[in-house]
Amino acid sequence: MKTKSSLAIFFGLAMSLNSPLFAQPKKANHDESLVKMGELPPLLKNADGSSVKPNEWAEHRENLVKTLAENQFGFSPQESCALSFEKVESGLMNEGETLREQYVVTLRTDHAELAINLAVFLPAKKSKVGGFLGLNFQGNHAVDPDPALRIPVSWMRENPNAGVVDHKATEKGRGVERDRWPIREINQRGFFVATVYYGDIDPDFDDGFQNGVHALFPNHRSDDAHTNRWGSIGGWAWGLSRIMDVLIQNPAIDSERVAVVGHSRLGKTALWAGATDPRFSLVISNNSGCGGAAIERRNFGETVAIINKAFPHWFCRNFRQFNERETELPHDAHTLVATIAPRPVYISSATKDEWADPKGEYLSGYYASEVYRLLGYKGLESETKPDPGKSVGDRVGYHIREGAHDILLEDWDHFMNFASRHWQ
Ligand code: GTR
Repeated sequence: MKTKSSLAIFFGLAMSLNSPLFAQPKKANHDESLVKMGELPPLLKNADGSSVKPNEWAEHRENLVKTLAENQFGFSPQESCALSFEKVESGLMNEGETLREQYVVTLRTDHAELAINLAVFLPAKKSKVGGFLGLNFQGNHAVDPDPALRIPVSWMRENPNAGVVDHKATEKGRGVERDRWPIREINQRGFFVATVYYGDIDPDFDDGFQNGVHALFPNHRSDDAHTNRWGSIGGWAWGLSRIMDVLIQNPAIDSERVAVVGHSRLGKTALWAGATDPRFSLVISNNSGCGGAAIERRNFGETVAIINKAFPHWFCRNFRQFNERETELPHDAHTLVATIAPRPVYISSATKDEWADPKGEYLSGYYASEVYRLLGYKGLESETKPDPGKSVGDRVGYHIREGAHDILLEDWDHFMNFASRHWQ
């Protein structure tokens, strides 16, 4: 066999380094006057150019989910996985107002076994309640200072954006995320909260998918030859569905009223979990930004190129083709939001969270509302986002909170109002 000349190799390498897959991402734009969004891909067009009719939505939705899997999130494995769970602890907290239940959920394939810790907080004096399932960033023991909450044994980072695995969680982390998880207030309004540390499902670093849920399916690893397979966000979303398998068996929970909620990267995850698992009857994305609710074509704040460089393990490899080529994406964030239809979907932003592009987050809900209208509902009807603190919309809801990138009681109050309205 003839080998390539070194010149050909040099040019080949230079060409590929020049390609958008390897180029240094351009700096983020924060100037609204420079935004050129252009046209968004249509949400309601059939392949033959005709318009999707209401009775065709269910099938069309499936196709949109496939487009999103192929080009952004990757497909999850189809192989089966055994699931079992055990209640390992329960007790009262919040002066008897909250019933705490802790489970170990075990996933098993021929290749590996994975233990995931689930904490459920129920209003102690109510039964068959609806509520919220969301992943947490720092361990179940971080969501509340309650001493009974179990500390994760999977790895943890001091700073979730740092590249290194820092430590195993310790007592020091107890309650550090309590402001993000107002459990007592949520229970007082009659809802449950269920949470899992996201690192239990898949540790958040680029290790070639050796650990977490990826180890359960070694024949379904994302690599150069398999560019449409799941990344970590796909893994976290799939994990949320496995937790849903458990929650629907809990007699205290109304399985028809389980919302999936998430903040930031976990907001992207909540949207994808909602898109792929219709058992989530309501979906909430908080400050999810690029790769979540923010329209990619706006190129405002974080971009596809920036996110793929910083977090190469979050999406499927095909997503990298759209680095600095957002206009070539066959979908955009409004597609992701629309796949939740006809279920209620809520998007929230924060005024100081420019990185996540609040206007782009609003607009995905606004454009997705076209689908809700087709199905006989109202979504976000104004092209302009509301003033801070005000919640707007009907089946698609939105608010922007004054302040920084975070998820706080003020946000939860809006989520709970939205859920009450739709779950009546
Ligand atoms: C940032 C990332 C965002 C967002 C955030 C988070 O570094 O650029 O897309 O997901 O992390 O999850 O906290």
